[in-house]
Amino acid sequence: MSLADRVRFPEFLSRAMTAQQAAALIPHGVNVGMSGFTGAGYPKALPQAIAEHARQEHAQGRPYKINVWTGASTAAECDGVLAEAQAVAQRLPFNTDPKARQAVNAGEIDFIDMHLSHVAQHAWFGFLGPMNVAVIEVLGVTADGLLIPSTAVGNNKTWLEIADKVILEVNTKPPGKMEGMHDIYYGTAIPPRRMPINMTHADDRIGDAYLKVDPAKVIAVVETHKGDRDNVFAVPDENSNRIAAYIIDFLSHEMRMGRLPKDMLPIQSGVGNVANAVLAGLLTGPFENLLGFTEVLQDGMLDLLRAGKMRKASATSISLSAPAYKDFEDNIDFYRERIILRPQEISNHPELVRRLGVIAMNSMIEADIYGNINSTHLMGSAMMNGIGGSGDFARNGYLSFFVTPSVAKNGAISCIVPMCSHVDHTEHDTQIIVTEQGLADLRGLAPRQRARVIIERCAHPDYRPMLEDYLERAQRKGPQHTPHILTEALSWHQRFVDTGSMKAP
Ligand code: 0RQ
Repeated sequence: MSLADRVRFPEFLSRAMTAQQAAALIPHGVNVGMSGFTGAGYPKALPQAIAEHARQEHAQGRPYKINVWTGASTAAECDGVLAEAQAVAQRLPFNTDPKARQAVNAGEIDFIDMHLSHVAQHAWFGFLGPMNVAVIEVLGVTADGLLIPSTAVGNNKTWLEIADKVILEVNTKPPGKMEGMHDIYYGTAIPPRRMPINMTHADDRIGDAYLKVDPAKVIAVVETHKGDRDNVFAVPDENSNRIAAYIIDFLSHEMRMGRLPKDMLPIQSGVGNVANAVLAGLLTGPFENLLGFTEVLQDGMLDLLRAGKMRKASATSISLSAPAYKDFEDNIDFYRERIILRPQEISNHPELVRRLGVIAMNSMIEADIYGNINSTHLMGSAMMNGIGGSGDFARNGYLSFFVTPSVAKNGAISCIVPMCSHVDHTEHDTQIIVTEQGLADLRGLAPRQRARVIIERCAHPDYRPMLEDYLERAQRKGPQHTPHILTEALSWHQRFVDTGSMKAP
């Protein structure tokens, strides 16, 4: 497969060049919009060439840093190499690369942690400044100059629209037969001209299969032939399986009680091993004819589609392990009919999440006894990955689950704490918390009731008495709506920082 096979628009073929030549077109200090969402569809050649260019500039004593905006996380070949070359000044909205994370937490990269549904509109509103260059991975270009999107759509539509200049990275590795899988909605506008998004089912198609670009903006076309990051998933451990079982039990119960329709509501699942275990649980669970309305399509959802348990899945990115990706490639005709990839402003749109009644399931770092959730910060200060799409779904979902093992670091950390060291989702957005210890259904409960249920159902037995004691003493101070002992509320975190364990000495 050569570039000419994939780029059927002659004007673009004439702009083909090496990644090094293209990288030289990106000057110091500019805002660069890149493709990429959860390790899929990110540019593979340009970032490495930009990193090399940065090194050369630095060696000459010249400054070189760019601001990098993406859909979500990329991979070592993108965020990793750019961070290593100290080529990034500002990064948004989400990152999972360890080297970039280190640079963020060392204060070398200014990281802006944003709701993923906000990114495109904030760029459109002008809140983020101009976009000078977009570097977008595509699978090819039609004879009419339309772009065939890649394994992730992310913010590509917006980047292509607002960027002054565009560099296309044409990846000839993913199957060209993905053409037709995407649904790019061009009906978004900014207030006061916004119109309702005409989608009432998770599997509705409301847009075009292609991305558009003004040909005059395309300054370079670069070829790559490389797969996405291999997302390795551990076989679900006992904790993940228990969490999954509680959720499936709960959903069955809700259905019996008439609070969930018999044919279920669309499912959003966050990333990670627990999320995959829940999806694996659905594989053997009692629900049929499922729909996915999520941002990242992981192995577990592919399994559901293959087994016929899930009818269709809507997402913005396909982020798979190597074996699952092979299955996707080998059976592309089957999956193209069942997967719809949309821009993240649609896959995560609060209006749609609420209208469709999405069931949201997201992992967290810690919850406090009142149900506030920390998804992003370790010990209140160190950035992990970012809020991602968890807030888009948690606040607007029909049901919203937050899940975590009850302890981390071999029991040295309780994931249920008196007060969260950082809050991403407030108690108002948290309906159900699940750990391997149990499930706390917080719907319709006031703070003191919530605290009792969370401690009893979700805390690890090593920490349960400590939490009960904290709540008891906090309440004894006198009647309060949300009782706390402020001098103690964050003492568990401080104890971990000082001694390496949250456990009482
Ligand atoms: O660290 O690897 O060094 O041991 O945090 O923890 O249990 O492996 O969990 O991989 O599912 O990630 C919230 C980070 C969970 C993720 C988070 C330590 C723990 C381990 C990871 P080690 P696990 P997961 C869809 C939705 C926000 C974005 C989101 C996330 C590491 O799910 O980024 O939801 N979510 N997006 O040891 C200190 C604690 C800890 C702790 C765990 N309480 N204190 N460290 N760890 N709990 C996707 C997108 O939006 C794109």
